[in-house]
Amino acid sequence: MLKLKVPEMSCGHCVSTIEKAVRSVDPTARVAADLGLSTVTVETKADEIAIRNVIRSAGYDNEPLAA
Ligand SMILES: [Cu+2]
Repeated sequence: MLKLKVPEMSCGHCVSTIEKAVRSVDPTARVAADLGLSTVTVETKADEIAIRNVIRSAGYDNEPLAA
């Protein structure tokens, strides 16, 4: 499981953009966003770097957090 800090995620639109980006790498990924904490938790078998890169490409800088 991958937990990311995504500071610029601010609304449901951001969340759906991030979910769509993650699912373009892993269609079976489970994505849970917490807008209050600006965190995204991703359950995936895909590579962490690939997930972080695709979220960044969608416009959201992100940093890994200890899960
Ligand atoms: Cu937004």
